[in-house]
Amino acid sequence: MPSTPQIRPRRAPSRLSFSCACALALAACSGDDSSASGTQTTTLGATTTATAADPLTTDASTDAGTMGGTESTSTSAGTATTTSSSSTDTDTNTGTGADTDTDTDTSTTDPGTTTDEPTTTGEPACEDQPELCDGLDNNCNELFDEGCDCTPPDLDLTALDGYTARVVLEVGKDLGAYGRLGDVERALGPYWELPGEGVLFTLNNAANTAGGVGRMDHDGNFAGWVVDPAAGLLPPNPYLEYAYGGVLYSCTTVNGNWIHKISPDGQVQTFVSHGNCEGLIYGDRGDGQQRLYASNWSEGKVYEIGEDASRTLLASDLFIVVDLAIPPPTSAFKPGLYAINQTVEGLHRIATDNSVTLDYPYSLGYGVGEEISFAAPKSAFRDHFFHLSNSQNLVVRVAPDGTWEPVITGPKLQFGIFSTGAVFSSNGAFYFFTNEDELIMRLQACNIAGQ
Ligand SMILES: [Ca+2]
Ligand SMILES: [Ca+2]
Ligand SMILES: [Ca+2]
Repeated sequence: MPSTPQIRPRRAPSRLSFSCACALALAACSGDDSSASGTQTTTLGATTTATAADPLTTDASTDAGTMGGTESTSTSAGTATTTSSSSTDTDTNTGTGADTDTDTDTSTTDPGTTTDEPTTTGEPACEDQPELCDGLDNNCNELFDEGCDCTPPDLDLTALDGYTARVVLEVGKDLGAYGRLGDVERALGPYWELPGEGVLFTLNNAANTAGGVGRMDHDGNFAGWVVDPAAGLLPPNPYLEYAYGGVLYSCTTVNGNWIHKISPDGQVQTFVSHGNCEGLIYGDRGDGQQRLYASNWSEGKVYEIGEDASRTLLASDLFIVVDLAIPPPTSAFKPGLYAINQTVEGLHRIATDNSVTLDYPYSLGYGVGEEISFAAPKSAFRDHFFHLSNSQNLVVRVAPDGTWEPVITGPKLQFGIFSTGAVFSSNGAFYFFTNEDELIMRLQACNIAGQ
């Protein structure tokens, strides 16, 4: 195979021979834009980081904004400060929001908005901002991350135009003899001692009898353990999620019957008895409350996990739930808790009244190792959810109307059967791993045109 030709067509299923054409189902969701704009505009006034505006925000995404600010490179910081409106913003999330995948958000930089702001004083126009490699259109020219690294993807992967992917950490070479990777998550707040943010990953000991939590920077440089796998404190394959109070929680697929709380100094304590978990997500599923949700794959059930360690059944008959995700509040996706199943092809949505519908009945691969993450609507990753398809060696993105396209593909995308994980980080990149080769990878935008 020649390496790297890029997949051009936006919807090119045929070329890659996927079984099903775009799935549909959701006539209802078509009005993409509308929802997105709704809330935001008002607040985002001048700019910035904002977003916090999204009340619901689960996503800390928002924070992303904030965090980004902190980050060394970013100028966004500048912006942020200026804005007065931001008052609201900033904080909200940080505490709680630590969470989740969706984050890079930032809706923030909404071009439209920016300009309008009447009151703004000497604030530089968006067009005068420098472009950063962060998955956002910082200078409002409808190009995302122009001038950033566009070298072809590693591992002979084929990428959609405007994206590239590379290996940032090789477990065997960089860390030594370990077992499987289990998840990736943002490293922030007290869980990240350096400026900006990094990435957390979970890794088993060589015998796969216990898991640990490591830190690395955005480029994959190892920065020590939060929990050393050698300590035997966590079961194998931990899944991570920031939840109540910005504390890191974990659950596990096998050989463990607890959701744990992990403190920044590496202490691990049992929180709720809950085993066979393969999806752990914190956020607002549409009811205005930030809560933690966990699946039990063997029961085909999804539970709400309260801050008081209560455990409430929300949905059953889901046929082995292998991941959970919640769309950002500004997304065109309907609110709800989304669950991907092993034995049904596609994605169910659990609405706020707990009714369950198969909203996305696509055939893009399903099985134990599947994983879904919602991107921030106004990032280079667009208002889509990303699906790591272990069964088809693909990273696919699916739009609110159900159309989809592969973002990267190649034989080396073997995510792993028992554990897959992915996260959108504050540097605008999507981190995931290929467990068969023990590689942590980063999917990033490069000079992609507007949405
Ligand atoms: Ca730009
Ligand atoms: Ca950018
Ligand atoms: Ca997570």
